[in-house]
Amino acid sequence: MTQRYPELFRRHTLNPILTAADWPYPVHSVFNPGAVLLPNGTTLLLCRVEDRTGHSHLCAARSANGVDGWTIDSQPTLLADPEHYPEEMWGIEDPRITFVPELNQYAIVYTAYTRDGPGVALALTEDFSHFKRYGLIMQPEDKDAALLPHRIGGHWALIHRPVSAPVAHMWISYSSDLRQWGSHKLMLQARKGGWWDANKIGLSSPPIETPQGWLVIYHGVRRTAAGSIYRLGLALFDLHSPEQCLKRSAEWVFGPEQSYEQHGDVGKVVFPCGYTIAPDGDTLHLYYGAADTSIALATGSVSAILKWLEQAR
Ligand code: BMA
Repeated sequence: MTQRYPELFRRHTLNPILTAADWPYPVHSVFNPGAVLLPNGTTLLLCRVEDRTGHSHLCAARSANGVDGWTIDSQPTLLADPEHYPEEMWGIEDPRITFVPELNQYAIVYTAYTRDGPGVALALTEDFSHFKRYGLIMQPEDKDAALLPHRIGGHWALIHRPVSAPVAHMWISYSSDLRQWGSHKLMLQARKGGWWDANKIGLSSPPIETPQGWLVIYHGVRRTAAGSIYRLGLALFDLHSPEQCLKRSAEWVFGPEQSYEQHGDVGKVVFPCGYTIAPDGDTLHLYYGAADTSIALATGSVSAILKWLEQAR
């Protein structure tokens, strides 16, 4: 019998589930969506949309089953506002959404494309049509950020990925008011040398809170002579001290294999920014950008992923 790698994330047969052709207004590409399951069971994707200026904005798409039948906002849902927030001068990208019960709001942490490169910005919303902007909360160069859903030891916690060239690791920082951030701690380091996740890693979707710890799906960037390859790995962090890594997979668990992941504006990229968990508490819908061109879906089981990670080398 041929031994194969386990399939922890199963691609949906309808992939890619959303493309620029589905949009109600002219756009060039749609990718890297944040995701949330609304209380009425609707899946909302907040998609990164790039137009022909080359700049991105965010647009909401809603579906009853999270797979098809999407209703897409007829206009951009959240546009860069460079007049009030000059740091958004070249657009906004890659939203990660966290529902925060204490605030009864969704926290959208996104990339603001500043004159000096990407920075981390925050907005809160109840309904994905009105937004309270906090502006830039981490200066450039920093991105791949998400807020944890509740305070840890009395403080809000933000995972993010500052760059100190040529390396980029994942960090976590703490705040009492969501504006001033400190107590910065290194959370997960890029590996070195020939590893699939050497030199540059970053958070993918927001962490998944499980009894065993925060389950983190992260991306590793392998630089090759033919360009970069973006793949996904897994790590588990302590619930009470999320900078403490309990387990990390040696192998990547998902990478660009299908033609819609291999070919596009930026080939060989799978880039999730969000997930939903079905009412069974276990079925994971992972939404990812494919080749910076379209949006795809892979499903998995949180318990199976945790079991695999526990036994992984
Ligand atoms: C990263 C981000 C993502 C993008 C990826 C591949 O640095 O900019 O938005 O999907 O590169 O181009």
